[in-house]
Amino acid sequence: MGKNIVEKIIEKHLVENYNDEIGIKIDQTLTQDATGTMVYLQLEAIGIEKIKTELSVSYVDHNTLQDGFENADDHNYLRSVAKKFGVVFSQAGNGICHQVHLERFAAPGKTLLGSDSHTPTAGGIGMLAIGAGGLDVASAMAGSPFYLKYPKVIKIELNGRLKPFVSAKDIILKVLEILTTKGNVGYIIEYGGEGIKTLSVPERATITNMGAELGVTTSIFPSDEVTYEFMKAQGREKDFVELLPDKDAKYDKIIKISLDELEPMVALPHSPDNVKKVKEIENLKVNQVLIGSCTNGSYKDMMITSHMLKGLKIAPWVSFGVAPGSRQVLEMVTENGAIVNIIRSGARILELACGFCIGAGQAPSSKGISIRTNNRNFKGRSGTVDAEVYLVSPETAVASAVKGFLTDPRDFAKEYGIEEFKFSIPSKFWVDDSQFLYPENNPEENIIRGPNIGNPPYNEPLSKDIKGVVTIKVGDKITTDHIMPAGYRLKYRSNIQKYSTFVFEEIKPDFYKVATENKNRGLNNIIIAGLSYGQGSSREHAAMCPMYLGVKMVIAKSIERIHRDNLINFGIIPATFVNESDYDRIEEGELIEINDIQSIIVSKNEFDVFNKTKNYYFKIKIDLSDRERDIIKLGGKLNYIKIRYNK
Ligand code: MIC
Ligand code: SF4
Repeated sequence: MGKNIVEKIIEKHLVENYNDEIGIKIDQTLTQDATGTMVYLQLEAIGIEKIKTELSVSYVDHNTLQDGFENADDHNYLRSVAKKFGVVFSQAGNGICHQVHLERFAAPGKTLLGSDSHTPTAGGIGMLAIGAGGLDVASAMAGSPFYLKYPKVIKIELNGRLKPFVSAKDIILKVLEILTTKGNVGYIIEYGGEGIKTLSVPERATITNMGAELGVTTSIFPSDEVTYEFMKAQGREKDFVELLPDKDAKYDKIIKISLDELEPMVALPHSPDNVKKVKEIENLKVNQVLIGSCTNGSYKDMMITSHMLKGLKIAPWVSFGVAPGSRQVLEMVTENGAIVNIIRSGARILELACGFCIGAGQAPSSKGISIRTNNRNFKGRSGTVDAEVYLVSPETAVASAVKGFLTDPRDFAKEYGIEEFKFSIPSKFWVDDSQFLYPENNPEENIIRGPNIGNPPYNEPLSKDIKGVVTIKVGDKITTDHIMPAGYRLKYRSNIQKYSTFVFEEIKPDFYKVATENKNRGLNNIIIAGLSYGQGSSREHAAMCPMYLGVKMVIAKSIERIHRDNLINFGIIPATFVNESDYDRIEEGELIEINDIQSIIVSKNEFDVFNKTKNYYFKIKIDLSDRERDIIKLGGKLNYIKIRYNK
């Protein structure tokens, strides 16, 4: 029987096939500063000498603001610890991890595990690239396989060709409209169809990047002549392999999209799947426009931005920022002069980093309308709680910056007589790898630990019974940004004691106080949630910090993949309601009991929970592999690996 490309890569990397879980070998890993410090601290705690992967890269791109000593402490730690473990270190200013990895390291047919949910960006080159919690990435670096359920594969067939001023971003926004951010756990998307030939690797990467918002495990394109062209231009044709699905490959679902029929799309506040056509909400006055991020910071994105801005000025009430995704991109648009149109339009040129996307700077005005090319528009993520963020393509962003109103770029082009932009990949990208420190040219001999560098928190093995209290009850689609805010709190990522004081800061400001009091009274904290709990980022802090505050269990209607894995890694039981109506019955502050959880955890899938306050039982289920049950019993993956590794 024919195979799709997901099956082909898995087959080559399969090291364990146990019950319904598979373990795959990880060839490459990537980390970024905001999740990376914990990854390396945990790697130190595991106690290995050198990494076992083919290549691991540590990027500094998320927090480069350095408002205080904390970020700089993190950067020094990361640079010095990279040398110890044999990791390549990418200096701050090199660019956003996903953009840079695609340019310099990603390779078709290989596997990549990254401590960032947008790691699937590398799927644009035909790599099986998965986002995971930091501890899973640390384990992969220590040589452990990555475990997942055998994925189901959705094929998205792209036919035809995009019309002028409609772009790759509009394709993925269309996919989000179709599949939404819920209900896609356990799937991988494989793109195919004639239309993919018309999309360059950076455009394909825009699409796989934002697959993260669907909640799928990853997204991938075949590796074909378009891939070869990109890799050759990066001087990396030796890493090219062709990777195509067999003619009779099978898929669990097939979705067809006609590129010719697509129009410019926009995701409205506050969810990436709240998608409409730009035409449907035109005339919305905008305060801020930002182009960049790992979704739309490529050379192609900067070239179209420059092309459309030529000779034009932005509206006087708009704050317009442009952040190229990497040093390579910035160098090339500087060398060929394209940046001049951007500067002359009135744009503010921003740092080559995540910056505005994670709320590290560029917070909009109060109630501000911000038009952005990044991938997430969760409430408050921009740094302004009552701001409204709309996600669009660079084409729509430029048109809106100039007009000062959300504008369909096709109408804009007509009005200003802008010709169609015909993009082709340059025959040679500018390559300068001098800002990567390889172990050979990394001068640091000792690990540098400033005061911001703490220790990973320790967790006790699972207690005999759970005696808990519902510390918080939240609704549907709670993101990791709600659980563990980033933005100006990012700098405490390496200091768990301090960072934990901000858990659920926006929705329940006294969570830290209440949880700590419960913990001191010997009670476990329990979180009750609706659908898709833990959407978004891979940040393990959204499990690690609650664990530190004594959270032992989450009972939700459903939990998203990376967050579920992170909960397990930190010894928190991820449970779901058997009857969703029980969600309505339970209230904050109620007492919950489960007797003999220690034996339940290793033997049962479904069991009763006693609501002591209201005196009734309700059923919950845990869908866990044997390995995951052992991890929870031992109080988390760090304890588990230490035992395994020291054997
Ligand atoms: C994000 O886009 O939310 C982040 C910041 O890149 C996160 C990682 C983090 O929280 O550090 C992600 O996507 O995993
Ligand atoms: Fe950085 Fe934003 Fe991409 Fe996350 S989504 S990696 S914060 S640019």
